[in-house]
Amino acid sequence: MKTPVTVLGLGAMGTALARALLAAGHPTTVWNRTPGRSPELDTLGATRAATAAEAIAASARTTATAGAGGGLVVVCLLVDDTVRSTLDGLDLTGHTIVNLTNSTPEQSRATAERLASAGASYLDGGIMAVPPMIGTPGAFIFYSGPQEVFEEHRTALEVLARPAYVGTDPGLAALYDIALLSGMYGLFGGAQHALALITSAHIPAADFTQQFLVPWLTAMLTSIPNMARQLDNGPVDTADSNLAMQAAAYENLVTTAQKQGVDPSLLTPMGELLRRAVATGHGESGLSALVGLLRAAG
Ligand code: FVH
Repeated sequence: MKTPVTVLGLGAMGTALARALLAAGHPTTVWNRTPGRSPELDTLGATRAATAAEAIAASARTTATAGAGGGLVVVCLLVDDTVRSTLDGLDLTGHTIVNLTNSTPEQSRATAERLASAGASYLDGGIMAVPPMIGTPGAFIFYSGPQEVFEEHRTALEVLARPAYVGTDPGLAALYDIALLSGMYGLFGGAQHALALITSAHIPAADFTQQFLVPWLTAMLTSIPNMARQLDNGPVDTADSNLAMQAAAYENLVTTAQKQGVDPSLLTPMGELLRRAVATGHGESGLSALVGLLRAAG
């Protein structure tokens, strides 16, 4: 028999997780603060619990009947505070809590400590997928926490997405997650600014995006591994596109935004960083030098 799983939180993501577990044949108990959310799960065979406590207890009972390991509880709520208010005071003894709620590394470590005091095993997770991707090959989820707990539940977790275990420190999954989300928002911010410029001149967005924006960004992405190699192995002597040149050209980006009536606020921080790089003697370096400046500022 497949491991019984409890899912707490039936938002867009929790519902997708519960669906994937049900499709893979895991007995699945679900709970959501607002009752009756995602009624399709009932037809798919989910057991609906009236309270979070009942949902967790259900998973333990089914597990005992099945003779498998401790109850597996997947938590996918809005923010860390909601995880705390949902789990605090519940009997979690012997359960494994897998928390896939977005959090900071500090929040994840604090949750791990609280749940250890409550007698639970804890894995923190960071989902790198949107809900329709869950259970498909493109999705992956970072996990951190005790490796033996991850290995014990690996098979059930593989149903959700490719698991990427990143270490015992419970804060690591959140750090990887936030790093990728930060990269994504940088990319989206750049694309949104480009589209604001183009549409400010009444040029159709879709055609521009398909013909130019996506091919350009895709080509630029190929320079990132080189940047990473320079961070790991030290900078190469010369940069094809040095920072002094980029800082000078960057002024035109801000001026053009202003002239087109587009808010330059997504652009200005990068301009400041480029100027700081030149002012502190990195004018001949490549873009990887900016990573050092960001870290020094922290
Ligand atoms: N959806 C996505 O694209 C991203 C993909 C990557 C991972 N994120 C994170 O996943 C967490 C859940 O996201 P979600 O998409 O399921 O979010 P919602 O659809 O807004 O559902 C929120 C659920 O949280 C429940 N909730 C909110 N406040 C409370 C509370 N005080 N106590 C208990 N539960 C609470 C809410 O319940 P209800 O409003 O229906 O009663 C939903 O179940 C999130 O961390 C993303 O960053 C998703």
